[in-house]
Amino acid sequence: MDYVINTSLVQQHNAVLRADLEADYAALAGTLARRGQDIEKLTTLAQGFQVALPSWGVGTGGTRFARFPGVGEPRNVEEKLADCAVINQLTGATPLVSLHFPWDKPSDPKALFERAKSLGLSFDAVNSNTFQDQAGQAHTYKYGSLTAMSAAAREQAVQHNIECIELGRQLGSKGLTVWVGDGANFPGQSNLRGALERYLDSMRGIYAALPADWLMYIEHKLFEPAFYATTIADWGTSFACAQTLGEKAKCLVDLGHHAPNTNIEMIVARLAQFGKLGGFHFNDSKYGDDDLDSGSIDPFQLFLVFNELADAALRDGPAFKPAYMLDQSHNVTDPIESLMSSAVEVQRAYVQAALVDRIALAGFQEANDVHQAAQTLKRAFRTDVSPILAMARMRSGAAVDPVACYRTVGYRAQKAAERPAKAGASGSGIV
Ligand code: PSV
Ligand code: MN
Ligand code: MN
Repeated sequence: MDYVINTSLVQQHNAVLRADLEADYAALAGTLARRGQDIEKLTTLAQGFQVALPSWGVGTGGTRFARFPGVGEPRNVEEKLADCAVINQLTGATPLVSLHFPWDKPSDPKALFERAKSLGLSFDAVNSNTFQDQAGQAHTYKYGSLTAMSAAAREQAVQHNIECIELGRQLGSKGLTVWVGDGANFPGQSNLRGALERYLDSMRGIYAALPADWLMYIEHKLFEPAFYATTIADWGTSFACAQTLGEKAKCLVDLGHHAPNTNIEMIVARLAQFGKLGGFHFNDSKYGDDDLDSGSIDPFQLFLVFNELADAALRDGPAFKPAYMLDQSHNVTDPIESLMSSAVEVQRAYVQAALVDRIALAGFQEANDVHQAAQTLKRAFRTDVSPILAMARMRSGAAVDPVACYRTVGYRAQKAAERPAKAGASGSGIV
């Protein structure tokens, strides 16, 4: 395998931190043992955790006002893969990459597949893009894509999705994520029911092209770019569409795609209960689709989402395996550092949720002991599982402190020299 960062540098970094980590780990093992929990089981669990990286997240994002590119940004899909490989090498938690077409369209899919493999990466769900016009495109998406009044624009959008499936198939992907910005900016602009009928009609055409072992993820979003009515605005619409389309259609929950204060963990519980929870785009937000680093604003919400996932996994067994992916935009941080920290935060919530004493919790719920039920969750959430995560990384050959290691090896400075700036390198705008 081609390691992007010299493995001996990672080992040197770990050697320096090893003694402190072992002391912290032993202390936490003692605390957990008094609670009847085995730290080794939790460490194994952490080692098995994976969250996919968004190819578009390794470049600096932007807002609707400006983009301030960083140095050494990846200029093509191969360079994006190299950055993703660094994140995976140092966190040990991100061996999957989610591509976005046409931004990441490879000239030679087989070569890209081989390159990813040599870097220890494989491809998660592929994403279509009908929220932007592309150069040379015959029909505009200005007034919608899968829901457009123009039958030709709808057909073009359907064909693009089918092309994404074909590319994904060659890359070993097993899923297609469909997010459309379609909707209306003004009351009266569009017939609300008619738009959804056209959406379903278009989606049936895409669904029919899905290979047998693929899933289609329907991603809802409350608003933006449509500011009055978005066609797939909420989980209810997403759920109804997934039910209508069939078994292979599932709902994808992007944490940022809800009104502030929405109880997202309850949405997760509902979708899991009815077998339609397909996966996640993790990020954090304060106001809207802010795409901030996972766990940076409301880590308790992230924990509560994983608490529902742990409950669903217990009820449904191994058949329950939603896809985990990050979907973030990094405007003022180094994208590699943000993605590494975010992967660790999502992994942290996963391990904290595994700490919840579910038998005690069920007992408190049964007895209507509200205070102790709430405290049972808080106790797990307050537990600092950092030594477990660091130990999992060290045992997997990743870095005890991924960001510190990344800074020490000077990857960004090296790339700044190798990759002179090129406008629009991230492939992502305000979405
Ligand atoms: C839309 O806001 C979104 O969350 C969808 O997942 C897109 O594919 C992604 O952002 C692109 O930036
Ligand atoms: Mn998303
Ligand atoms: Mn989004």
